[in-house]
Amino acid sequence: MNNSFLKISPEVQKALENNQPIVALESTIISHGMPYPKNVETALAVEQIIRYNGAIPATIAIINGKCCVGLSADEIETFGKEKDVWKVSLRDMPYVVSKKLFGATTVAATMRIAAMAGIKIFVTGGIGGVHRGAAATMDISADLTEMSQTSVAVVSAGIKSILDIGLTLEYLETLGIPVVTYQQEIFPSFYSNQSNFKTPLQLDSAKEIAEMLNTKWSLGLEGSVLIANPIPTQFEMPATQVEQHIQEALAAAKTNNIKGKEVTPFILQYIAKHTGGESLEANIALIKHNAKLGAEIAKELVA
Ligand code: PSU
Ligand code: MN
Repeated sequence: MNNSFLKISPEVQKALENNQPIVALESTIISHGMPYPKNVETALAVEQIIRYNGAIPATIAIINGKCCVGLSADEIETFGKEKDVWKVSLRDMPYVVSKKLFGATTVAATMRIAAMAGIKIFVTGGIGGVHRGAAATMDISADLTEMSQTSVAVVSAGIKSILDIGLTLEYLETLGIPVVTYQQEIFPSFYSNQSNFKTPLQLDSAKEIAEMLNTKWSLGLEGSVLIANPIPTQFEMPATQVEQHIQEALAAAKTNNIKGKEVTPFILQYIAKHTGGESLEANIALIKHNAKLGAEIAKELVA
């Protein structure tokens, strides 16, 4: 890796040198996942929670072609406000970097940059996956293939039911990616802590999760582990209500001929708009909840 493309903030650099716990955070969720100003408020609050729980946050984004690890509050504000930020997954990285553009990194691109910097834990809301209807469209997020290659664990609230949860779990199995749910037997589905699927694996403490991560990587098994942290019950949305909004969002995406990388942001925005902000509040609550668990795992990992 040519380090001239990487720009690590002094705080994160120091934490790396001192073997302190660090938690990576993505920027697509800021620029394409939530509306302004809630996106910026949430990104800053999530960083605070990570600090409060004893780890150093490292929000990742591409600024003027540099892969930045650790953003200032002003930089987060810019990403939250700017309308034309690229959504950067792996295939977009060389273009955005060589053109010296601004890019908000998806789970896949964030993982890759975190790995370049030497960070092992990454917290987000939900990952991309196998879309409903993928048997015909082949719309499968590069987040999954990246998780098969890059040794950064991802803490999420499970898989959003805009995706095909069953097919995503199958694909994760094919790619050799362990899926661990925290403290329950049912795999969670983002807005709900339930789904129709049993979790492949369950662990009940941050310590056990860290032990499993260390074991995986010591065995020479490269790649991620998906850690699913169920949304707390008080913030859940009724499954039938969510399903109705998803159906409408998918129909609207079809009518508007939304394709490729626009699909996920379109559906997320549609649902946020049509649930009168309720889904947004659930989204914010679950990310904060994930930040706490991510910090705890990061601490155990360096202990
Ligand atoms: N799912 C969510 N919220 C998000 C995303 C997914 O619930 O913000 C974002 C993440 O950045 C994820 C990306 O990596 O969308 C996946 O996009 P695609 O499906 O185009 O790979
Ligand atoms: Mn896609």
